[in-house]
Amino acid sequence: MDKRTFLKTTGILGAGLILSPAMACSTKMAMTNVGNDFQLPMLEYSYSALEPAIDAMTMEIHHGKHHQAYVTNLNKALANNSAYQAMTIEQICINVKPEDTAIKNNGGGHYNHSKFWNWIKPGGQTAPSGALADALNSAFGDKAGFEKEFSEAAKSRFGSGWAWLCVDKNRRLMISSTPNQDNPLMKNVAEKTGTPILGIDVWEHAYYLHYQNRRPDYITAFLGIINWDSVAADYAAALM
Ligand code: MN3
Repeated sequence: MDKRTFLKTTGILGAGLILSPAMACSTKMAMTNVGNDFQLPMLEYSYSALEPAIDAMTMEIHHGKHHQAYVTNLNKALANNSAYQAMTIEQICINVKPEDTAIKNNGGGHYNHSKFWNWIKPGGQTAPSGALADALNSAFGDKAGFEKEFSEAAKSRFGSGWAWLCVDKNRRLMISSTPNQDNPLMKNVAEKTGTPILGIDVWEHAYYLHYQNRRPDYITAFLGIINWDSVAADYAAALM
């Protein structure tokens, strides 16, 4: 019996006995499939909370329809592919084979969006601090240098995809971009691999209702709502 089936059949009592606090936290964030199928994570803010940077209707459709569809289709794909059934969403991304297209597209879609909602916050951006601020300065000169390179990666991604700030295998910060719902965790797929600590969705569904063809304006607005506390937490976790 694999972990997934075990947890499904033992139910809440069994799950309560074996869930560590860290796993319970992951379950709340719905990043893992512990206990059941993957689920759409709840946002920690309302759909209108990011206005004017991101409008409420874009958020509602992006989270409630697009992200939900990745979750639904990931669960369907997993039902037909036992190789990935016991894995967390991170493990699925790391190990996915390029030919397992439905797992790659929908697993990437679920991971990328689950992270994305936590990398932005209402009320304007926080400031990078501590070890993350030092690493940004070391890699890009200063925060403006980071913003320039990150924006360029987001602007120049042709068609649909993402731009990323990652920790690479040498524990250094690097910027990359991926097409579709690929991400830098995907060692069998991505050109440049690493652990994402910030990413921007540049699919048109992320901005078109408000910005139409003005992707650069959306990128600028995104930079103004970055949750650097969340990025710093992911940076620390990536170095562990
Ligand atoms: Mn999206």
